[in-house]
Amino acid sequence: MSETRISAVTGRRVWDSRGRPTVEAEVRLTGGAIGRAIAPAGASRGSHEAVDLRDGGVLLGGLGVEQAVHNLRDAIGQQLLGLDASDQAGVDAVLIALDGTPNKKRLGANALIAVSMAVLHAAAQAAGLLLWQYLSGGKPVRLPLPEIQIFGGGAHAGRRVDIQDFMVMPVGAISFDQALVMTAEVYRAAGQLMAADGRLAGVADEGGWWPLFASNEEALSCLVQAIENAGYTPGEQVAIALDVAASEFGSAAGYVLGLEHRQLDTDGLIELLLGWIERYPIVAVEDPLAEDDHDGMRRFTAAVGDRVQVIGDDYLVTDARRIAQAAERKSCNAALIKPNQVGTITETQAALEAAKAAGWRTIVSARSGESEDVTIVHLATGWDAGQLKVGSIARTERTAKWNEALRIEEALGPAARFAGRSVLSAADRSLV
Ligand code: 2PG
Ligand code: MG
Repeated sequence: MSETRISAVTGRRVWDSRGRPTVEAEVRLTGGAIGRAIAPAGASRGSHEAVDLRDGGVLLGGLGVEQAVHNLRDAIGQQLLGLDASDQAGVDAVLIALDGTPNKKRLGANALIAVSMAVLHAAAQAAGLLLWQYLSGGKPVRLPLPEIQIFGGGAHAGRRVDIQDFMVMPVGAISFDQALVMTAEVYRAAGQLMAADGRLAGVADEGGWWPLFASNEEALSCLVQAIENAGYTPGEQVAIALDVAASEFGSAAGYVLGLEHRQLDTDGLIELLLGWIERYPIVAVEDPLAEDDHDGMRRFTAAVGDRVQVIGDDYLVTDARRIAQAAERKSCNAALIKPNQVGTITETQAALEAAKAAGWRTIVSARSGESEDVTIVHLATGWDAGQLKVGSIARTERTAKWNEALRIEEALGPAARFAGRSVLSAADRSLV
């Protein structure tokens, strides 16, 4: 036990995949174990997310993290000294109390999630276990079914198209390794289609192709074509998932599709999405309506039933209380789980458990601003979340995560189980 006492905490400014500053925390334990973690950052953020503390002013466009790093080195560091890193809930309770605000605005959720994750890494190392093993507590786990972006859009591509993520789910794969091969083939085929039309213009923030399309639906038909060109049957082997991120282009008062120069009310947007679900092999839709459009979310979820997973991201902000409320309202049937939306590992796990308790499916997710940090892959596997969303299969901050999952699958050897298509069925129950 004395081996796992926190003996030093430090923080530093590092850089994310958009060339913006972010926070890294490092925690050392009495037995010599070290844990390190980097906070990610979102661009399309829910208004109820915990606060990503930035310095403001002119330097670095106001995005500096000097204050957050100072908080780590000073107030947070002092408070954590001597605590037992193997008691994650105890450490996180101290962090939450020290901040003392409902949305982590005093110390910053970026500082808090970095140190909370660093403590977790240090504890796993002290236990002599890989992080996913440590988190699983010996229970059986599955490699998650990935959601992988092929075209980026919305806030991640200068709003070139309104829909934010056009993704694939390789539901026909029997292993994580095969899932990535299938995705890479679709990604390549999509790039070739764009090049053939003179529309290849590099990639968006999460590595998906830049969306030079005339309408949102054109991206969908191009994606189906890419799946076919890669040699797969759309829907059967490779299905489609969307993140509409509707809060970015509207609210319950109305939605504006900038690309198509038209305005829709809640009914209009629901009708548009239901039409796409009829015509394309879509198995998941994230944030179909805006974060304040409870009634729209409820009606959309009722309309699609169990055929499609309706995922709350901005709508739920990884908040166990919001998840329980949404479960009561039946306004979603799946939860996106992003640690920095809430600020500590313990609260992240509580959100995941609230979603599982509601019988929902769960997807651990990266942010659009990422780094080499691979913690979320271990969370998705160790907690048996079933699904993982990381962005595309290009750009190193994305492939760092996919490659880590490959290592985990290899380490599990014949015992490795891939969540696969079954995880999308409402009847699926996690193994834990
Ligand atoms: C999302 C995420 C990741 P951001 O909306 O799901 O794609 O984007 O990190 O910008 O919120
Ligand atoms: Mg989202």
